[in-house]
Amino acid sequence: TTAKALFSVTGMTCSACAASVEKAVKRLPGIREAVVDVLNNRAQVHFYPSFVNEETIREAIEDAGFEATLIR
Ligand code: 9UX
Repeated sequence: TTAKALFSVTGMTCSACAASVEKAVKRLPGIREAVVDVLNNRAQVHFYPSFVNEETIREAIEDAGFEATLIR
């Protein structure tokens, strides 16, 4: 079963930023899909909760150099 998490991501100013956020998230185990919307500062992630959780995903985005907040 998959879960979804929506994050607000600030600091993304171009599509290359969005690509690096996407890449950082997809590098984690248990990620099914990651879609980053640079215009709206959002990242939507579909993941397998037995392998990864919202906080780990959030930290991966932060480690890539962006501020991330879980919206839902
Ligand atoms: Mo988005 Mo950057 O450009 O050096 S990847 S601002």
